[in-house]
Amino acid sequence: MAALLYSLLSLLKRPEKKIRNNKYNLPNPKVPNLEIENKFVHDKAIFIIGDVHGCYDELCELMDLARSAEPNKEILFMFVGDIVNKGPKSCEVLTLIRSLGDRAFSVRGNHEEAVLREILKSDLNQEYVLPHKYQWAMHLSMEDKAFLLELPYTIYVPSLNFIVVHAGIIPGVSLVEQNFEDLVSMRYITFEDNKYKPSSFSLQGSSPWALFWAGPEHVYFGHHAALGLQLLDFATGLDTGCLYGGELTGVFANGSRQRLCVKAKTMYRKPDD
Ligand SMILES: [Mn+2]
Repeated sequence: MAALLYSLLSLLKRPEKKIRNNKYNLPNPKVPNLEIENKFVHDKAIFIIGDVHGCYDELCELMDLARSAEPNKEILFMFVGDIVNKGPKSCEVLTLIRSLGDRAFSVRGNHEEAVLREILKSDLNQEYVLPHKYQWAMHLSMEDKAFLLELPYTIYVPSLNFIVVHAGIIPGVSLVEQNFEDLVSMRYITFEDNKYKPSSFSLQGSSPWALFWAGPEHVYFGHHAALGLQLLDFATGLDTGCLYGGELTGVFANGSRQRLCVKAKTMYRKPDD
């Protein structure tokens, strides 16, 4: 009897949840898919900012612009990831965002993952020399590293019906079932054999992923500087290539829905770099 009961119970057991690994086998954040309740956002203006890549001066300017556009409201800043790396002042950007505490949220981008991989390598091996482009990370505190490690892959705000992600989302797949690597790396989708196949680069027959996204949530994302600002009914691509001498762009996700941008001080990197 006990054996029968046991086998019935095991039939009822839910299948093991798929383990989702990221590209570099980094430890997963405790909360990969962050959901923000209405009580944290209802009285605030939400301003979502594109890929910063260490462009600290432009970030300060854009945040000031946002504050003057909504002088009577507290602003909650959100970032689409790739806040650091490649650009001039990654440490300063990280310090600024962390100093805002719960008035700033970011998802992780492929560049946060790349620098985390380097940090973990050098923490494990004292002999390891960080490649030149990651040497800024030598000066990060334990708290900075913990902050980077805990960045979620997605942020969902049900009361305002939007999602923030670095690269993109596969339509028809719930947020908790998405592949971590796709969330930080996809730019295109090919629809083949009744399936969406994501890719970082354009392939024959592929289209920018956001063209396939039909809501109902609005998705704010970055990662695609070459395409620049993408304004679709259910998706907004905010990477306007500040790093490459373009602009840093942000948009209010509620209230005025105003879009603001700041011109880059210089071309920090060549586009094919
Ligand atoms: Mn990116």
